Amino acid sequence: MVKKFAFIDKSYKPTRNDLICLFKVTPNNMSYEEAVNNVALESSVGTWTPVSSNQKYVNRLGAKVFAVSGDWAKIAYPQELFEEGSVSNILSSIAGNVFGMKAVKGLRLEDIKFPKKLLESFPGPRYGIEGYRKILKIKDRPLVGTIVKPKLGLNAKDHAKVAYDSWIGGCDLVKDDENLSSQKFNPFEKRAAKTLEMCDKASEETGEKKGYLINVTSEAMTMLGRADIVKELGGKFVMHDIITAGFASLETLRKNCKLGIHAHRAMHGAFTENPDHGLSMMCVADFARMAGVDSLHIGTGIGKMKGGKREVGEISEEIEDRKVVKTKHRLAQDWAGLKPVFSVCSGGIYPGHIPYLIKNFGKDIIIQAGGGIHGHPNGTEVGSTAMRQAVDATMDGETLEHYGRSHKELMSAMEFWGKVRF
Ligand code: CAP
Ligand code: MG
Repeated sequence: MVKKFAFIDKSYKPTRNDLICLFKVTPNNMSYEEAVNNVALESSVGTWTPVSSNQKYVNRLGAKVFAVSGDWAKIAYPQELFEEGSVSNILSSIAGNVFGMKAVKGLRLEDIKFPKKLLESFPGPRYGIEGYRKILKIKDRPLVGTIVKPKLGLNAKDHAKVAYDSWIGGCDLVKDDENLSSQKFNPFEKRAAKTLEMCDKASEETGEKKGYLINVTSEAMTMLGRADIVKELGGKFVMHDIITAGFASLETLRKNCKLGIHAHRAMHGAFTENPDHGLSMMCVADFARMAGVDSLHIGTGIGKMKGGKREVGEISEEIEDRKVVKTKHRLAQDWAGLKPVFSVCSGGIYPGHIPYLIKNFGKDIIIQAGGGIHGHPNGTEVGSTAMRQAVDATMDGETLEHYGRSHKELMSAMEFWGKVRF
């Protein structure tokens, strides 16, 4: 006789070879048990009816719902279910059909705990925090970055000039915006050549190492060609839109390109925002660390984008720490040998936000501002200087108000944006 809910086993104790998922399940016109059983079967070896083609040896690969608390369920998956080193393959099981099943009104995958062997089949970051600091020769302060604005429309020459002014003013990093790739108004090759030339010039003139995070996102072969161009021109970093391009594309880039990878998460909000449905940013961050990004946008808790302080803080720990402890909706994780990823705080940031960002997320962050630099009333170069001054003041334990009295760039930024509230 087939057990009624064969994928539920509350007496099961997960082993160190299991992948664990934390799901919030909202059943659709059925009992919680039936809904969660459906989730476990569809995301592992089952379908809506028993099949005559089943074999006994397949049964041991079935997922097991082993803990339920309120709407939340933990499901264990034996790691043999998954292809090693493939984010897409894991997602197609645990975050695949299940989100569209009639059995659930809502289904939220909040966090995943990976077993060591599966985790170590992924490369993780090539550089991570330490590697970026080494390339840029910056020991113990947050990195200051900007996004060239306007986000689209500038030609390659003007783009490079905005980048140059940003570096000269004090930025360490300049990046492309997520939707700039190789449009007719600013073709990739031309932009790469001109902007990297300006990057070298600014490095020489300031005596500081500068970096350009150029967006190579495209179909795989073109993307790799672009990464090669960057390398030939002496660039040290590329940027990738990990959600719109996809994790397989990211894995291709990590495998074939030895440059630092800056990961933009544009489009994540389409599936991370609803607390009752979709995939959390925590899960995205897990896969990004495994696939090997070196820096990742995680939010700010304060700027123009959604994402509260607690959530952003927890994601930052998740991608930086060796051992991540369990919280209410986060599972513990030992990251073994996978390097820490640099957290990127961006979106509506201006110098007045710096003390908050450093206080809450520490010095191992990349602080990025587009509008908050190029929108300065005295222009990009002064805007960059104001941002660097805000970082220096905060690292020296001084208030921006006090520091601003002897640093006019910062003072004018504070006066200009002082009343901004998001
Ligand atoms: C920031 C930004 C980033 C956002 C994305 C933008 O510009 O370039 O793409 O930070 O959000 O276009 O909005 P501003 P997140 O500094 O001008 O706001 O980092 O949360 O993924
Ligand atoms: Mg952007």
